[in-house]
Formats: sequence, structure tokens, C-alpha cells
Amino acid sequence: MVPRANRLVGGAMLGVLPAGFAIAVGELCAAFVGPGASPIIVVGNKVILLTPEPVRRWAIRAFGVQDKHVLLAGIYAVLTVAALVIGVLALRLLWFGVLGIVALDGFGVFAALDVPARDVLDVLPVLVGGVVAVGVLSWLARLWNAMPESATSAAPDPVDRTAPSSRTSRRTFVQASTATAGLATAGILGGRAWQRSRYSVSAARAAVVLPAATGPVIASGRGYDFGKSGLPFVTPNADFYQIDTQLITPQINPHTWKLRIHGMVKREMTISYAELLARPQVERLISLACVSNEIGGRLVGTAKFQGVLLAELLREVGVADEADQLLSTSRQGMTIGSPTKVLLDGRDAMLAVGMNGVPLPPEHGFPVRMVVPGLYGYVSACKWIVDIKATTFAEKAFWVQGGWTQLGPVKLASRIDTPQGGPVGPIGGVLAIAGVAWDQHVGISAVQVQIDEGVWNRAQLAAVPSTDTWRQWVYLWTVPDADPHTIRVRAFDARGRPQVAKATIPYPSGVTGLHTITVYGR
Ligand SMILES: Nc1nc2c(c(=O)[nH]1)N[C@H]1C(S)=C(S)[C@@H](COP(=O)(O)O)O[C@H]1N2
Ligand SMILES: [Mo]
Repeated sequence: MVPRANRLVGGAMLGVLPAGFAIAVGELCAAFVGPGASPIIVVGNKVILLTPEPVRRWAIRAFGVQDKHVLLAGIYAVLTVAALVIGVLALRLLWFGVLGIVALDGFGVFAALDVPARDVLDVLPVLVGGVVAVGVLSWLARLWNAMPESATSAAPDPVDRTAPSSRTSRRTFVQASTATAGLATAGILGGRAWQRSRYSVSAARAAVVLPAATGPVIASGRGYDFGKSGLPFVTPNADFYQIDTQLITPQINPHTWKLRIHGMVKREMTISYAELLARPQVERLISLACVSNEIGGRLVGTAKFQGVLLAELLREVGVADEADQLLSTSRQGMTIGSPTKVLLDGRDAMLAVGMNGVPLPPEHGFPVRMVVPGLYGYVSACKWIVDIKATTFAEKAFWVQGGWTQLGPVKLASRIDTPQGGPVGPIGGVLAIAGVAWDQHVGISAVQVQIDEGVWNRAQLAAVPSTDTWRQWVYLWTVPDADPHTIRVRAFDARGRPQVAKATIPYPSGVTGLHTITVYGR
């Protein structure tokens, strides 16, 4: 009988090695059919879509923009445990292990096929990986079983009295395992590098020359930025928050990209990237906010977006009066539904191609995304957009299926960016309390700051290019002492209505509540 410890070692070898090898083969296959078909990515993207909405919300709250790394780590952990179980089963009986692989790989096949924007070839990496896993498992199991039981003991005898043949069989197994591990590592790393080099759009993106914007160009940025909050008025692309359901950034070739506008329209339209760039371009400073943003949270940013006004395209296709929803779809099948009325009410809803003077970064939707001032991203800001369908709200978009409200107007909000709470000073010195307030397409008329439940003091407001961006504010306060003090902010919209003070969670329509911090002088 093989000792328990050796069963574990054997199980690890027979489980983890075939799994690793299968992943490597999958990555290599994915270098031919596309990085999105890599087994880990296919499974991860499926897990994201299968995740119940409350868990998804919890993950965004707990991990923020790190949620994807956490998910990947989780997938590797689950896979390792599953592989161990498969390996231990295979020690009992090879067929148990094979069945385990079939079950695990079956989920991968399901994940590859059951996606909105399916490409049958995407099933190839998981399928080939599964077959290879069975092969490697049977091969290693045969070598393992060829060793006499004494040879499978973990620690070799100081004086090796085993027969020469058993030593050979052990050496064969060790060599086979090492080779498998080495090839698996090389395959995974090499496959991924190959995918990047074959599919990266960085060269195509670098070659894009954005045409000059012809519409009214934004007034100079002076006056929008107090320079007091530590955060700039315009968020650099690298610091712009990112929220989506893709484990890897889609790489879309702008030369083959097309957008189809269809559904309840008079004249369907298909437009290429070159045709979009040839149209009159506008550029606008717009603040984009995520509905999942918590009170005081950072899932909001401001950028100079360049693109084509959507209303012009919509008028050309002639959207039917009954079509109350424009349903956008990304290349990967994400659906985002926006109210037609809002997109046609004269605001600068656009198909954006540029962000802060450069072509859209891939993670923000290259080559084209939608941006609509005044609506949360989940009902407006479809990245990697390829399709707009004029339809009715009877057709439910992704986030709405998860229970988020159908119309997602941004809620009036304000945030303290500095100080961030904790020690401030010096005592007796003047402290700039500063931050931003936003209510896109409505506008901010006032911001007030309250210290320790006292009177509400009027903050100073910076200029804004339009009502479509956040507005910086600053309030100067003399730090009185070393006692703890709470600082609270509230904004008023352009009609003079105050922010709703009652604190809520983001679900299902975005938070209300006042950002409050505690400081003490030092
Ligand atoms: N294709 C696609 N577009 C998407 C999303 C997505 O998951 N997939 N997320 C939306 C959400 S919820 C928000 S808040 C914004 C975020 O845009 P950003 O990542 O560029 O900041 O994109 C929107 N567009
Ligand atoms: Mo969002």
C-alpha cells in the first residue's frame, strides 16, 4: 500500500501536471483563435456572467478595480484543488481521473460556447486542452504505476537497496514529470506572449491620426482647476477608473471594425472606423460616473472625449418613435441600453474615438465607445461598441437583467478629496478642504461644508466648461485643536436642490448620502 503522503505527491503530479500542460496547449491554441478563447479567460468570463448580482456588487465594493485579479487568483486556486482531486482519484483508478477531466473541461466547453458573441472556433483551446490532459494523465499514470511501491516512497532510502529496474522506473517518472512541468510553463508563457504579439492593437492604435475637432472647441482649462484638491480637473487616462466584465482587454482592429445601426429605423446603416473619423468631430469635457460608486468613491472621472455626435447618425437612420431604447452591444456581447429620448434631447451624446487627445485606450473601449453626459456608464457608455439597435425597453440589457434600474440618470453627489481624514495640521493653520461635486447635464450651483454638525459654510466653486463635468470646490478652515472633527460636504444642483442626505447602497440606482470624514489637528 502506498503511504498517504505519497498518494498526495502522486496525486499532485497526476493532477496538476496534466492540468498545467492542458492550459499551456490551450494558450498556444488561443494564439491562433484569439486571446479571448484561452481556457482561463473563457472560464473566468463565464464565471463573471454567472456571478449573482449581489456577489458582483460585493466584489466591486470589496476589491474595486482589483476585482479581476482576485477572480483570476480564485480560478487558479479552484483549478489547483480540482486537479489535486482528479490526480488522487486517478491513483485509485485512471478512469476516475479521466471522468474528472471530462467534467472540468466540460465546463470550459460550455463557457466557450455559451457566450453572447460566440465564435465556434473559441471552443478549440479548451477542447484540445482537455484531450491533451487525458493523454498526459494516462501517460504519467502508467509511469507511476510502473514503479514498484517501494520506489514511490517520498524520501529515498539513504542506502538505496531497491532493484536497478525500480530505480530506472523512478528516474523515468521524475524525468517525465520534470519535462511536463517545463513544457507547461514554457507553453503558458510562450502562448501568452504569442497571443499578445498576434492580437495586440497597440500598433494599429499608434497609427491612428485623430482628425481635428471641428465643433466648438472647449475653452481653455484655466479656472477649472483650483490645484487644491491634489486631483486634477481632467483625469489622466492612466488614472481613469475602469469597470467592465472582461478579464482581458478586447483587442479590436480598427480596420475591420464596423458599427451597425439597425432595428426600428427607416434606413439601416453600417459605418467603418475611417468613415466615422471622416465625419465632423466634436470634443467635450465630460465626467463619467459608475453607478456602483460608493459615497466618497473614486469610480468617477473627467476626460476630454472626441467623437461624432450620436444624434446626427440617429437622425440619418431615422429612429422610429416607438423605439424608446437604443441597445448597444460590444464586440464581446455586452449589452447596454440607453433611453432614446435622452440621446436625442440635444446633449452631447457621442461615439467617442479619442480620450484626452489620444485614440481611446484599449481598456476604455478602443476603437469606439459611447459617452452620454448625465447617464451612468451602465446605461450609456458601451465600450468596444459594434452594434446599436433601436428597440423598446422590453428587451433587457445586461445590467438591467441584474436588477439595476432601466433609466440611469446620474445622481447629484459630492466628495472630499483633501484632506483624506486623520491627522491634519498645523493646529492654528489654514487648511484647504477641497473636492468635487457632480450632477452631469444638470450642473452644480453651490457646495457647502459642515464641521461637527455646525452651520453649513459656503465653499468656493471653480469654473466649469459646461454642466457636463464635475465641479471643483474649496473651503478654507482653520484647524482649531487636536480633537477629532467631522467634516461633511453637500452639493446643490443647478435648480438649487440639495443632495439627498440619506445614505444608501449603490444598488439599484446609485448612492445618495453625504461624504463625511474625521480629522484631528496635529
Ligand atoms: N463593453 C462594455 N462596456 C461597458 C462596460 C462593460 O462591462 N462592458 N461597463 C460599463 C460601466 S458599468 C461603466 S461605469 C463604464 C466605465 O467606463 P470606463 O471603464 O472607461 O471607466 O463603462 C461601461 N461600458
Ligand atoms: Mo458602472
